[in-house]
Amino acid sequence: MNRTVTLDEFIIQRQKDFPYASGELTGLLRDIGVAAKIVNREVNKAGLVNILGVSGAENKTGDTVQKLDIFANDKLIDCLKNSGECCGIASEENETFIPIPSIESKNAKYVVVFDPLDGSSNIDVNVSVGTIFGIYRRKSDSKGECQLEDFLQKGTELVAAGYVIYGTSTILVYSTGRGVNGFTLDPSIGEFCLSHRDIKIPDRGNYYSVNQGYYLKFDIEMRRYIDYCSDLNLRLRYIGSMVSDIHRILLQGGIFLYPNTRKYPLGKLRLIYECNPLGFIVEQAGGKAITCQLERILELEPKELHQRATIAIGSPAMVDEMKAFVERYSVPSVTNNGVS
Ligand code: AHM
Ligand code: MG
Repeated sequence: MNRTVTLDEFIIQRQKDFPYASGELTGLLRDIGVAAKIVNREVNKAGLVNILGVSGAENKTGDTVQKLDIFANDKLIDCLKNSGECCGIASEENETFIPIPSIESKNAKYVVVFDPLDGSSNIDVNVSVGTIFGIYRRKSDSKGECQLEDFLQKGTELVAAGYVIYGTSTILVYSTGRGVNGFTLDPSIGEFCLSHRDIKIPDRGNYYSVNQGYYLKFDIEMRRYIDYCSDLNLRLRYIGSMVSDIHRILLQGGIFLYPNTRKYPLGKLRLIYECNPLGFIVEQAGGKAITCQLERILELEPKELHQRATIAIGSPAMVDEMKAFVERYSVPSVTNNGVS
C-alpha cells in the first residue's frame, strides 16, 4: 500500500529542489494550508451558525460582501500576519494592501495576494466556493515596509500560486513553478493528503464554461465561438464560482470564458486575485490563459490592485481555437483616423 504523503511532508520534500531556499516559502505555504483548514471548518458548519448571508457591506469593487467572506478574509490575514514569513498582504476584500511591520515579518521577502472566498454568491445555497492565492517576491527594499509595486507584478513573476475548494471534499492545489499537485483534506486526521500528483490538463475536453445568460452582451466573435462549442455538443457547466469551474477543467479538460460585457467592458474577474494565480496553475499544468483580446494573462502589466481582466483559460487546443475565432471574426474598431 502506498504511504499517504501529507501536504507538510510534500512541501518540505520539495524544498530540497531549491538548494538555496531559506524555508520562508515552505513556511508560508504551510501557513496557508492551516488557514485553509480553519476556513474549511467554518464553511462546513455555515448552516449551523449565524454567519450565513450578507453582511450589509460592499467591497471595493461594489460586490455585496457575505459574512463568510469576512471571516475567511480575517482568518487568512491573521494566519499570514502571525506566520512571520510575509511582509504584506493584498486581498480582494480590502481596498488597499496591508503592510506587516518588519518586527513581525522579520524582513520577510514575500507578499501574498488572495481572494479569500471566490464565488461567494454560492455560499447561501451550499455550492462550492474557494480561496485563491498568489505569492510574489517583494521588489522594494527589504529594510522598509512593503510598497504597492510589490503587488503590481506581472503573473510571470509569481513564485507560487494555488487554490482551495470547499466542495464535496476540500482540496488544495498549488504550484511553485514545477508542476501542479493537489491534496485532499482527510477530516479523520485533519491533514491535506497528496491525491492528485503532477496534474496535466487534457489537450481538449468536453466542457465549456461561460455565463451564457450574457450571450447577447458578448462581442460577435465570442458569440460565434460559443455557438461553435454548442454545435460540437460540448457540455455547458457554469457554477458561478470560477475556482470550481476551473478545477473541473484542470482535471477533465475544457475552456472557461469570462469575456467583456456591456456591464463589465474590461471583464469582471480580478487580474491580481483571480486571473493571475489561476492562469499560473493552468499554464503549469500545460494549459493556456489569455484575455479575450488575446494577450497572455501572465504578461499583463497590473496598474492597480483591483484591476479587472477578460479571460479565456483551459485546455491548450481549445484556447487556441477560441483565439482563431477572435482573429477571424472580430470587427475592426473604427478610430477617428479610420479603421485601426
Ligand atoms: P467573487 O470573487 O466576488 O465571488 O466574484 C467572482 C465570481 C467568479 O467566481 C465567477 O466565475 C463569477 O464571479 C460569476 O460572475 P457572474 O455571476 O457574472 O457570471
Ligand atoms: Mg472571486
